[in-house]
Amino acid sequence: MSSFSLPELAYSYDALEPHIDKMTMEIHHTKHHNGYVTKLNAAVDGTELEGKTLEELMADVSSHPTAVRNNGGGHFNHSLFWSIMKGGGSSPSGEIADALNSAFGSFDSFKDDFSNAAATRFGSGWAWLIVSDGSLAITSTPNQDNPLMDVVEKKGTPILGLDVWEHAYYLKYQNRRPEYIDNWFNVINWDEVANRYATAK
Ligand code: MN3
Repeated sequence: MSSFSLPELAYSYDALEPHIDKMTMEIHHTKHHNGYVTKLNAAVDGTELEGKTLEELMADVSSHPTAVRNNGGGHFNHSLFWSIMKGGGSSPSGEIADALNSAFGSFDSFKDDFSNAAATRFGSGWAWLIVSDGSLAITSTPNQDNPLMDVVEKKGTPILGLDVWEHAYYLKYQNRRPEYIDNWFNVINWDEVANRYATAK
């Protein structure tokens, strides 16, 4: 019995067109994410880690095999990523909009700072909006690390994440990561981010 399974998407592979293309979504979900799930199960099943939640594994990931860090992170990060996107996107409103304005001055200023974190992450990794000690902050991590892990500089609860591995954008955008980042803002599901914020703050 495998501990973890690949989550279904709440939308079709072409739902995020034209900003994120169907083929990228299909390969990203069925090959990349599925690969992290398969390798994570291989790393934990039959060991003392079997039955632990992802959050539990992340909290003391430095004491686990590297395969748990890479593939547990990969599974957590992609599960979050799919959930915070939807076709047509949305705009932040209510409490999360107020919190963004309060932390960053304005939504445009938040977008600039987040985009800069995503664009300047060297090589493969992620940009994050986190709740840390009750406040919003922007961070980025290499590879499949995330702010729940005990190995990162700044810990927190991620409520929005952007995958800047080349596999997330290369088919459509090639080397133009900033263009991918800019277009991704059109498919953010701010209702889901608001829900995560309400739970984490
Ligand atoms: Mn990815």
